[in-house]
Amino acid sequence: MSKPKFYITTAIPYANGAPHIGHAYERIATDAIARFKRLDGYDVLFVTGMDEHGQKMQQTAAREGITPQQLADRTAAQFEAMGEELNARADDILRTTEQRHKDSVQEIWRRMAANGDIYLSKYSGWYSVRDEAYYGEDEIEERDGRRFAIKTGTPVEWVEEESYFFKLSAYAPKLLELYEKRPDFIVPEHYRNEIVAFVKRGLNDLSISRTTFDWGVPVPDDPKHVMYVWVDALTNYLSATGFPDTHAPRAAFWPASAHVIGKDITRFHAIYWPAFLLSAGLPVPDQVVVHGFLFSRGEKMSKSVGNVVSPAALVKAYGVDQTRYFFLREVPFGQDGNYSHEAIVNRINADLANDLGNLAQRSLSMIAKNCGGVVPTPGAFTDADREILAAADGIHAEARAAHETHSINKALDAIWRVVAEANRYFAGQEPWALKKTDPARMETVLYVTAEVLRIIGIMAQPYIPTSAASLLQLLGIENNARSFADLHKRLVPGTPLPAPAPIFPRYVEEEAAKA
Ligand code: ME8
Repeated sequence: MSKPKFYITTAIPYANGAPHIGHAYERIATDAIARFKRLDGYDVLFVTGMDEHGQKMQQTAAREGITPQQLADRTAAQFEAMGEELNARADDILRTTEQRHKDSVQEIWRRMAANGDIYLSKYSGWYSVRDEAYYGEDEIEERDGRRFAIKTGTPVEWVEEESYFFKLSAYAPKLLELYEKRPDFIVPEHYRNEIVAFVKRGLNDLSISRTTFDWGVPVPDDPKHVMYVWVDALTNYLSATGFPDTHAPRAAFWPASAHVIGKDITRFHAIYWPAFLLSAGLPVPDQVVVHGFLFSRGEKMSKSVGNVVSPAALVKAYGVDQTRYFFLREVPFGQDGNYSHEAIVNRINADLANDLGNLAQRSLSMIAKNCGGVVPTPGAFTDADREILAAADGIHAEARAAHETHSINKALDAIWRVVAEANRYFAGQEPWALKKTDPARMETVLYVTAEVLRIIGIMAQPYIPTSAASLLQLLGIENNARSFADLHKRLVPGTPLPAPAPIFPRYVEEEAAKA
């Protein structure tokens, strides 16, 4: 039987700035979900991309004396490097300046037009170039004779232009029906409630083209218009599957299973995007998964506050798995989170270096020294052995349930609860004392510990892939025996093991200061 398909995406970052921690967080979380599904037997397509059009790109490039394409190329390279640094490479990077995307977005436009949902009119309103959004009279404020968007504080200007419109207003009932029929279309629930309330108030038609700049995809049959950024940007998810070619190798991945996005772009994904798709006669995605914002010690990250930490700097300071672990464990998925040096160091030293790292190091060294460097041979299991093995065997179901709602932190809680139990087990059984009094029992305790570590190693792979692989390698587990389907296969006594080596270094302040 062929594997079930799972298509997951990140938002496509604006190409007018370098990657920041918010981008890194989104990529890590999406990568962890993709890896989990892959290990759980799905045929996964994981796509990210770059949002490369729009007036802001043109303006930034002009300021720097380069072309918008050069700016896009430079930023795309930075984001590609970020994916490598975070060990969160996607299967594809869809750039909106690529021909395959232009073809796709022009086709969706044609289909929306053929359905009678696009008309030409005039647009006027308060426009923020920085937000690439129009604001209503009640959404702006006046200060020192200038006007600003209240929500974002960015300057707005009065703009009047000929524009194509999408009949979004007509889609409110269909959207409400969608949210009703599929209660988990937008998760977590509080974001869904916001969207439902918003749509219930009624929707305005949407301006979807511009004539005031030309860095965009031309409107079919009227090239003095370029598409307004959101038609262009959102369609990337479809373009990556080869749309409109229904025979493209990835065509069967549409509709997407999950669009992972930050909370500031929920409206676009939960309202505009399904409306465009309904209009074009295409299936809507299964789910919009909304994550919160990350703040440095509670402050919004911004260049002016001076607390922008690049993802590369974090990885260099703490390590890649450490950075991944911190964000995934510390931030309840869907909520905002904070990060600080102290919080990161506490987390990684306590959970990784002490709890998991020490347990692995101590048990594997004992096996190397006292069991001839092979998987020990267990005798009959005691209740204590059975209990810890049962706890480890229970992780998969719990993590799977947590992943159903994308509660990644809960999946990690489940794993680390067993790490803590395994530490209590190991300390309570005192294998070092058994060495003299009951070597056979020592072998059983070491076997059970190693087996629990194997399960922990397999289950930890989505979150800390490199360290989990090191642990599994130390336990003699081949690459082809590391999926969730292999969880039930117990360690085979007598299997030769490599020499033990530490997996997680402790973060030591002095060393960091010297570096
Ligand atoms: O919004 N914490 O691009 P973008 C967590 N091009 N996530 C954050 C964040 C933070 N501090 N700041 C931003 C765009 N994000 C559009 C997307 S999709 C068709 C088009 C998230 O570079 C943000 O919510 O501003 C979004 O999901 C992603 O980073 C890219 O943001």
